[in-house]
Amino acid sequence: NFSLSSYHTYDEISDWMDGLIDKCKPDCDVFSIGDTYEGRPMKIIRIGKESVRRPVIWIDAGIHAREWIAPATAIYIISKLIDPDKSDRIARVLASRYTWYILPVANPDGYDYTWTMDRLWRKTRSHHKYSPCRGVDGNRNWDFHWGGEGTSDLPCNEDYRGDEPFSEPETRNIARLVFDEFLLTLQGRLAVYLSLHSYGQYWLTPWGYTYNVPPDYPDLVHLGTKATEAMRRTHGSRYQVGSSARILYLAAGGSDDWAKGVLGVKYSYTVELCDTGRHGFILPPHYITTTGDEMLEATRSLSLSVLRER
Ligand code: 0X9
Ligand code: ZN
Repeated sequence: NFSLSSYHTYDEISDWMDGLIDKCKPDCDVFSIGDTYEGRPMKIIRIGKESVRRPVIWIDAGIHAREWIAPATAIYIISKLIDPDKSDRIARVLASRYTWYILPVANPDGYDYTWTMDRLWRKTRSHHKYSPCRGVDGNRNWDFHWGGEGTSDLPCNEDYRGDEPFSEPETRNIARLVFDEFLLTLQGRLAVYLSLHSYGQYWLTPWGYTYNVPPDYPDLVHLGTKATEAMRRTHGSRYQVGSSARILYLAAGGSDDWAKGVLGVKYSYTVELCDTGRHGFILPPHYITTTGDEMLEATRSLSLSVLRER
């Protein structure tokens, strides 16, 4: 039996996801969006009917391998969406109004490496031609202002951007799926794009590549503030809302910037989950359910706000 209050290996997560298919068909599906550098299938779940009219909410987590609370939170959200608590009427509404795509482990090679070799590994695990160092920062590898501020061209650095945009199969697989599923066929369906990270308790909006903010920044901050207020009401955690560059640092080539800048998704966010530094990446497992509850409430708030706007 799969516990929602402990961390799991990639194999365990992958098997658990396969097991969901029977439980949730026909209104959901689990499939691979392609293989990682080391050949692991990247498993994603779709929850909700596939229909041209339905807006889509995208959630990915774990592009940075060591940020374990992010996959655990995505898993928590998946389980509550497909099997809502008896009293949870709104979870049912959310699953019936939206189509959800949730990719709980966006960097399976790196994630596996954090379980076996180095708990604090961040990047992918690809080899480089002229360096013995391995891996690319999956959140500097996207094809929007790629190579800008806050990225490195040195393979040994933690924020190595890769040789070219989408050099990594992992980011390429995600971008291809998002393009195929939502853009070519269904313009404008993608209503919300969320990337889960840790840590720091920040609700970040684009841009990461510049200190400038997008024209609809007030709307992004408004819904972000409502979402983080919902989190605070849930278990008391405080999150800071604002643009990545302004409240964290400049970092180009992130997935959130790409979703907004290339796909035109209005509500594109990166969420830095618990905590604020006491445990950092090595967050004890008892935080999983509280962080999961909070993020579920944030997602609920956000998706209801967006529905109202549509
Ligand atoms: O640096 C990152 O990629 C994220 N922080 S983390 O500590 N999880 O590594 C923040 C990314 C914010 N978004 C952009 N800079 N585009
Ligand atoms: Zn991260």
